[in-house]
Amino acid sequence: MSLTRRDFVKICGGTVAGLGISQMVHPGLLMAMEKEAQKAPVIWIQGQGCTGCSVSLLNAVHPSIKEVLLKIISLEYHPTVMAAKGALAIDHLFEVADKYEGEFFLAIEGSVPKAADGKYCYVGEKDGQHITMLEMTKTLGAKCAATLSLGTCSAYGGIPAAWGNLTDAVPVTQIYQENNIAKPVINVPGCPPHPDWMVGTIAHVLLYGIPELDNHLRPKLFFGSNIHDNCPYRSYYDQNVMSKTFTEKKACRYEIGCKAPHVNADCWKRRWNNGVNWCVENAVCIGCVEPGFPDMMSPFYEVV
Ligand code: FSX
Ligand code: SF4
Ligand code: SF4
Repeated sequence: MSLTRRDFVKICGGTVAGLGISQMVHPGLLMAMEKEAQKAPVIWIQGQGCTGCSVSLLNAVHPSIKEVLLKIISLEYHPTVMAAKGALAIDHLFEVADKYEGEFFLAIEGSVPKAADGKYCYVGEKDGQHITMLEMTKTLGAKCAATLSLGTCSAYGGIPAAWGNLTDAVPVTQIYQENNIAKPVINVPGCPPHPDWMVGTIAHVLLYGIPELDNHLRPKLFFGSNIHDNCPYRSYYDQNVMSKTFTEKKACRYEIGCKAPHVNADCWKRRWNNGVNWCVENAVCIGCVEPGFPDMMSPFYEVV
């Protein structure tokens, strides 16, 4: 394992000095960190989502997804990228969960539907019986060291929990609360999350333990600043120079729907697509990292 402090700084795109690393480190996490030379086992499961979170992770640049998989974690199960399928894959998942009970990290993508006993979302079968996402979340949640809720669907309900919500989609934290599962949960929202947010959070957990979280359980490292307060178009907002189009370079996008005054994330400095651009440069911020997205942020292209 060659993950160093320098690697972490590279992932996070800045200095870690003064970032306030939590004193509360779960015993399972400590064990995992001590064993980091053997690579931490990660089980990744998917409920109600679009797989965009996984696709975003695959776009990781520094480090690349190859480095993440070969150097940082041991990805034991991932429905989209694993070669194994069927009984071979499911049996391995449960073997890992038992062998590394209290030590493995559970990455959950997508929300969890509770209606009809969870039957809206089957994630596999064992011994001829379907397994629901609800059941899988409870079983693995009880055994993991800590859970990473990746993406807004998993963290806060997201799109599947939007108005209507016939499946009773809920976030992972709600499933844990209702079933007395007292494992640490770190939310890494975004629809999808930036690859750096996911890789950086995993790296922080392995090197230093759980990062300092805000009151929505997001790492302050990535979600500690308000986009509007730091936006390159902020001087136009202050002068009330408003854009009528997405492409106007010298105006604020507030009146065409920018929700960033209510949004905390570091997109303004991290940017997306390996730094090529970001939402506000080409359109507006739709507030994808906030609880209540998308309903609270709709209509996307109007002031609400
Ligand atoms: Fe949700 Fe993941 Fe949005 Fe999609 O699966 S966070 S719908 S981008 O990608 O869960
Ligand atoms: Fe704020 Fe959005 Fe205007 Fe930037 S474009 S100043 S984030 S309202
Ligand atoms: Fe989400 Fe806004 Fe960041 Fe775009 S700028 S990724 S909509 S939080």
